[in-house]
Amino acid sequence: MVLAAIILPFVGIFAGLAVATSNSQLCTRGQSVADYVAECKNTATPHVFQPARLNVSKWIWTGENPTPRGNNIISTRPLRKNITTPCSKCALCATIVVASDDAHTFYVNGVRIGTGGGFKQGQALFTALQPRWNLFAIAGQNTVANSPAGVMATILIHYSDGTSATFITDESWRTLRAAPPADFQLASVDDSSWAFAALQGTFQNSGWGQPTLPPVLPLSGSKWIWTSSTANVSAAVASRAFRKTINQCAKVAVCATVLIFADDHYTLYVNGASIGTGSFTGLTADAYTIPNLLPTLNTFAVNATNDVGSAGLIATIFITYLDGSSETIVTDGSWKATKTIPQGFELPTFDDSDWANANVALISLMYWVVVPLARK
Ligand SMILES: *[C@@H]1O[C@H](CO)[C@@H](O)[C@H](O)[C@H]1NC(C)=O
Ligand SMILES: *[C@@H]1O[C@H](CO)[C@@H](O)[C@H](O)[C@H]1NC(C)=O
Ligand SMILES: *[C@@H]1O[C@H](CO)[C@@H](O)[C@H](O)[C@H]1NC(C)=O
Ligand SMILES: *[C@@H]1O[C@H](CO)[C@@H](O)[C@H](O)[C@H]1NC(C)=O
Ligand SMILES: [Ca+2]
Ligand SMILES: [Ca+2]
Repeated sequence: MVLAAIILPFVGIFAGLAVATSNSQLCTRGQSVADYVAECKNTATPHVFQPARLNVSKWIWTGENPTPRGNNIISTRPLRKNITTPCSKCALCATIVVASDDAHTFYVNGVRIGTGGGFKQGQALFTALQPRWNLFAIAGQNTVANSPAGVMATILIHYSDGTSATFITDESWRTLRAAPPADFQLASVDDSSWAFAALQGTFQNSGWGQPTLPPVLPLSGSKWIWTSSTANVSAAVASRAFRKTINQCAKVAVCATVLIFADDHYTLYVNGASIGTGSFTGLTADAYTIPNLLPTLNTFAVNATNDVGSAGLIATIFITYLDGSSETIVTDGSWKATKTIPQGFELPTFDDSDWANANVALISLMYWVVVPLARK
């Protein structure tokens, strides 16, 4: 009920799309979501992941204690900012990094997209956005009596023309020196009479130290896959193809973040387009932003090659949907795999129904997958 109210403005903009959800044809419609808004042609293309950097951001709180980073009572406080899109652009999705003393719950357009805490390392969040404006709301929590309190976030907004812009928590955010009112995260709540947030310190200069960037996505839930169960020990020196098709008609996919790594190298394709290649050499996984998912049917394909010894492919794919929800796809035994790579294997129309399921192998060398947010 609450969710429906929140996404209403967005659904309004996407009226044609909302009507079409009852039409099964939507499941195979070959357009990116932004194309449904006449003035929002999506020309954004997949690219190497760009981190949202906390080093440009500021710590904010309510100013109940006028001394920056002074002690505060145990409390939960609301912080809000409506970020409007420049006239010539349409917002697609955002990469967010947030740190807090001591904890936070982060909402975008009324939908809770993450909960976390701590000032030593940020939390990475991803969300689809509305084209014209987006309401970012944080419930900040100070959980220790007489201790400093603060929230720091950087929001990297991706536009449909392929550009992006960085926004931060600063003194333009609205707050209350009181517990968040009911449904404070909803656009229907008017914050125009709220106070402005008070600066508690900058990234470079505060008593908190400098929060580090987290991994882009976790790989801990993902399995190493290949075409044989002993690939973790040794495998043929050869290329193998893998596919994962995500097809659902209930929601509209907008953007994906992909984290991928292979022993020894890979080429990643999304909906038939070559996205990038990477190899074992760097000992770090590669990350990509896919800002042009199809609404309901998306095909991820990989050509992975073993040069010597063991072989494996591991990936995590985070998909953001128009309604504010998200989904994590991991490499596992549900991926399709083949030893001989047919022509056109990467295309969405390719029929992989006679491929076997991938084998899952245990690979103990997890140090391969050191994944700083800033790396390719
Ligand atoms: C933030 O960090 C990046 C990467 O280390 C650096 O290129 C950039 O200059 C830094 N910006 C500021 C304001 O310190
Ligand atoms: C955000 O700003 C836009 C543009 O001024 C406005 O149309 C919209 O109603 C605002 N939303 C909220 C929740 O304040
Ligand atoms: C798979 O990758 C290997 C190694 O890069 C390459 O030689 C081969 O042509 C690729 N196969 C296809 C079908 O793309
Ligand atoms: C390879 O995987 C098997 C089970 O799939 C496991 O028993 C074995 O310890 C693994 N070997 C290495 C070197 O990780
Ligand atoms: Ca605290
Ligand atoms: Ca190898």
